[in-house]
Amino acid sequence: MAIIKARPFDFDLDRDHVALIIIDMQRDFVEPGGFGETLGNKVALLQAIIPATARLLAAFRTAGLPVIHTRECHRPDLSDCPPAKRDRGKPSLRIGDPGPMGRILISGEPGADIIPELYPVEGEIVLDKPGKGAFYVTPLGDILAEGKIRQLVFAGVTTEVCVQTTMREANDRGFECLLATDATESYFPEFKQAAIDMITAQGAIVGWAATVDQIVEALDV
Ligand code: TIU
Repeated sequence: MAIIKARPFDFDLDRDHVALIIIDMQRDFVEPGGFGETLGNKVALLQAIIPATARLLAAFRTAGLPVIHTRECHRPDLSDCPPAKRDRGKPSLRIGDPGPMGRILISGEPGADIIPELYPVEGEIVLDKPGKGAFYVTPLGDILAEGKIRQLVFAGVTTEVCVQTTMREANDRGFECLLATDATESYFPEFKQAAIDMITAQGAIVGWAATVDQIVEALDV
């Protein structure tokens, strides 16, 4: 066990049962012309977390610990995209429509892929998910059970949407969840702060929060 001085209290990192999960660091959310921008957001804000996220990823790789990447995207025939989801956003550019990085948020298109700076390497799990939460209609629960994972370190975007949704799903399934505060971002800085506060309030009601430096130090790589 390694102790991380996390919020709201120490997190006992268990190297034998921990995995890093990087949520949706896809071109569609981080680069201009993708899904994030079609929703009216300024994507530049999200690019600031790339170096810290890359450091966290490198530390997990060096430590030989499991890494999971998720991608929010849909099948080309949109059979897994509820109209209620597709109908929101810019009417001129919705999920499945052609954009500068291929069809918006569609599996296999350039925009749906992970950004090059954080690109998965062999042996890492890449999980496509149609929802905001990574457990919903995916094999994530089985993958974690098989790997005897009991703790999840979270990074990625956006803090209050896919990251927080997945943390809540994981918390309800009995995982201890730690959010890397400088490896996650929102299009709305005040929502990021509120999400961290909500997660850690009431004695870590959803989970813990710590910086990348604190987590990397505990990994001792
Ligand atoms: N719009 C927004 O903030 N987020 C998403 O739509 N998906 C994720 O958070 N990945």
